[in-house]
Amino acid sequence: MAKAILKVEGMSCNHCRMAVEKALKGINGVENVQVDLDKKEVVVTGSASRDHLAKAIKEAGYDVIG
Ligand SMILES: [Cu+2]
Repeated sequence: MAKAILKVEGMSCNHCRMAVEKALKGINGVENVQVDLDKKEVVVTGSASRDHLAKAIKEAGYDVIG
């Protein structure tokens, strides 16, 4: 199973974490989402493409910086 780690700017609280998780879990092929607010990291496992993940995060209102 593929694993993608994305650096996301703008997540500051539990609400942000939930919003990003919800956006990503709605994508076909996403198995699991872990958000680390301290590291500003989102770890996604599954078969969805990185571009697709980044697009969903941006649409939820956060910036993908890497
Ligand atoms: Cu927040």
